[in-house]
Amino acid sequence: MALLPILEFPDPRLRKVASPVTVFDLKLEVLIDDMFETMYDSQGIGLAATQIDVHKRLLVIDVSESKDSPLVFINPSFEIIEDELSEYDEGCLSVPGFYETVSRPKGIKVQAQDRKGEKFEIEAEGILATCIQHEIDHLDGKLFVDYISALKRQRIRSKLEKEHKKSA
Ligand code: GNR
Ligand code: NI
Repeated sequence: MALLPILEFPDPRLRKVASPVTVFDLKLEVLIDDMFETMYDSQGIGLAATQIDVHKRLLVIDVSESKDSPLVFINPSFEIIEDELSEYDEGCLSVPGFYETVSRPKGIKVQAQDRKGEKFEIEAEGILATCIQHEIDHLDGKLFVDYISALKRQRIRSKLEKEHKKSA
């Protein structure tokens, strides 16, 4: 297994739109396992392939307290089933150290494929629904900072750019 480096805002590669996964092979399984290892190591509850510079429609999630409920979503899509909004203080491994409140539809129905390519469907609400929407946004080149004010986003950008210069 391997830990993969995570791209950080404002890296332009986080803006790429990912392409569908078409081949379900051992290489994909290794990538999925490396993504879980990277997500758990970073104490994240989700990770999209875009964040590790792989522009394929693939994401992993584990919102459980005990970190024993891994979920894989390949080529995911969703529809809103409860359009009431729920607010969460969102963070992102690609925007380290910053948290902002984001409103998203409360209940969704998700269609996706599993690691073997089998189609499945689940209904989600609460933090799982929020996390799935946050991850699918990554696959479309979007970040939670796109939902906050331009002023706040610019402040976050400046601070992270400074951090990146220090460590470069
Ligand atoms: O670890 C994460 N926590 C989180 C908290 C609230 C809403 C979304 C998230 S996802 C984030 C991990 C991440 O950056 N996934 O892309
Ligand atoms: Ni994120």
